[in-house]
Amino acid sequence: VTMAIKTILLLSGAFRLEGTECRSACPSGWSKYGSPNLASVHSTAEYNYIQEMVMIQTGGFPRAWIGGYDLAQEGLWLCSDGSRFDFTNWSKGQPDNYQGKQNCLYINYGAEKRWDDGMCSTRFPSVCSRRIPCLSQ
Ligand SMILES: [Ca+2]
Repeated sequence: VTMAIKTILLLSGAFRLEGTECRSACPSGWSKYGSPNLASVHSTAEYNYIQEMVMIQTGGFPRAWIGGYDLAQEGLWLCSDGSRFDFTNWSKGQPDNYQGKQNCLYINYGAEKRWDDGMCSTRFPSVCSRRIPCLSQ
């Protein structure tokens, strides 16, 4: 899980996402170390790692925001940290953009604990990440 080791993950409190201003969902103190953001997920290994971190923090598998959205164009998903949206783990039938209002991405949906698009104004915990400069060489 080498990519995931480059980031510190933190499950912050329950936040609603304000548009693409995902950074506001991460602790303000983190900005001095670079740019914190909602975690992006690029592989099954990274997703498993994030789920494990969330489980350690909470003792379960609560729904939680990660860094993906399709606010600019419906169906065009982007990572809030600017990396490529090159991996998905949608639940069956998702993303469904229910009532035309679901433009943010959360994890641990359904029995299989996969991904769903949800209303950005919903309050879930946020999985934040930032790079660790010394270990990313
Ligand atoms: Ca949905």
